[in-house]
Amino acid sequence: VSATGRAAADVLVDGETIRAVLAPGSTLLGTDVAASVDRVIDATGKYVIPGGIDAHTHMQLPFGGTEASDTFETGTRAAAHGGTTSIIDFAVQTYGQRIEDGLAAWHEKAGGNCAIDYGFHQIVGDVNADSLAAMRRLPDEGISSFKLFMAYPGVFYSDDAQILKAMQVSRDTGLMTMMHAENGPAIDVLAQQLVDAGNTDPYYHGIARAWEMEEEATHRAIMLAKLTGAPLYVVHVSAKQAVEQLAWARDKGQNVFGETCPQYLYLSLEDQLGASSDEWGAFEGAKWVCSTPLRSREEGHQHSMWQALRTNDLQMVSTDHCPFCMKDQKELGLGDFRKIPNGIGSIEHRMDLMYQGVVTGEITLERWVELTSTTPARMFGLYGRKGVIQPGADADIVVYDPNGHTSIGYGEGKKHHMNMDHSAWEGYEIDGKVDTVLSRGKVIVEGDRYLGAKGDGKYLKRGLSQYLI
Ligand code: DUC
Ligand code: ZN
Ligand code: ZN
Repeated sequence: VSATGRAAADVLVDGETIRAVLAPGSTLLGTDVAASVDRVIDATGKYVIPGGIDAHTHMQLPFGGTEASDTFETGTRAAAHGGTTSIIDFAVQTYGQRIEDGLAAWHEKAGGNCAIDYGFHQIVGDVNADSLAAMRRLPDEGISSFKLFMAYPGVFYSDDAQILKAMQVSRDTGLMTMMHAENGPAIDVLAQQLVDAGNTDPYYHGIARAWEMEEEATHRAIMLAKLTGAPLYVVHVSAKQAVEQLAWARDKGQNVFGETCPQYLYLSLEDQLGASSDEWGAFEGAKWVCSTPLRSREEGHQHSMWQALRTNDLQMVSTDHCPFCMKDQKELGLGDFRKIPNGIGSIEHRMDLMYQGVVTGEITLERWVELTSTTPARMFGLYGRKGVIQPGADADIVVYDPNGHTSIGYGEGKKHHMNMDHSAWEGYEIDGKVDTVLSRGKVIVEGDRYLGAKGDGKYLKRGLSQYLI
């Protein structure tokens, strides 16, 4: 199955790459291909797809006085189990730090530790004369995109003047501007007022981060991109009004893109409000604290996200994988939702959760491949090598069994591979299962067995986006 169609075929892998895609039973230079290879993986009755590319992950991200609980080792191994064979993680430049030093620290964390191939976007947390100059050198490092935050004042935040200057670099260099579009200064006032009034439960995180704050910031980012001519990619879109902004800009011909994440397709603010457990009471809702936040199902945001994935107003699905345990991490926010580290762990489940959208008729099989692999490769300069099964491409291949079944969760008998003490996806049932995963020709997952090793994954130097105009 590719982004454009499906066919019965044999895929011939030679070393780390794909040699040929052949009609079943083909001969090559007179020899029977199937009879002359070292090994045959029988995928009869299953789907053979290019390995998933998760273009938005945060391994070991320092956040709110703690650090995302998946290391590059544990997070990429979990990704492999879930049929994802490449990630693009976010290297962080913190306030006062040089970009080069932030990037070097990320290479240090990831190098030699990954189960699958990995690349980096650059978070620019301090736009100044030095970092603006350093950004122009990012393409030499194999980095073709940077992320700015309109949220988190005092941490990652950029004001409009900084955004404008960074976008001018984006226009000049072809680096994709990725934007966390939420009005952070206004959100922080709302959050303070909620806490002052005694509304401290996790649910109020989503009330403070109102959809109006996402719509407004998305519009502002679009206008600054229009003015500067920068290509813009809005990350973790969750509000239907934000999608309307993207659709509006695209209809006017602007080079603007957006991703959503599985949590915004399936989970809701109502679910979070209703969450309660013996252990945590209403603080159970902390499992679903992420930014942008879960939105109201009643208001129709989830429906709007699926629709936008069909109409191509949104082009990709990434996870924003940013896991934290309840013990010692999420619980930092007991009594004050602002102190709950933001993030959900989903890297292992993205391919399954999106496949379930095929089962329920939300998207086609081809669109599943396009949203999770082919477009991420094109968007972020990996296409040809990744995102497609064709001669010369890396042999990153997933055999997916539509007759298999996956029970997602952390509880009894179904422990996921992410380094978390709970699952935000407990109880989700998928009518399909990852069967076999190859990363550059090596079988790293077979059934439930992991056959890979730490260090299998190599750093991906990326080219510019194929979506530049
Ligand atoms: N959102 C999250 O949920 N976690 C990390 C950073 C972000 O923007
Ligand atoms: Zn973000
Ligand atoms: Zn993120």
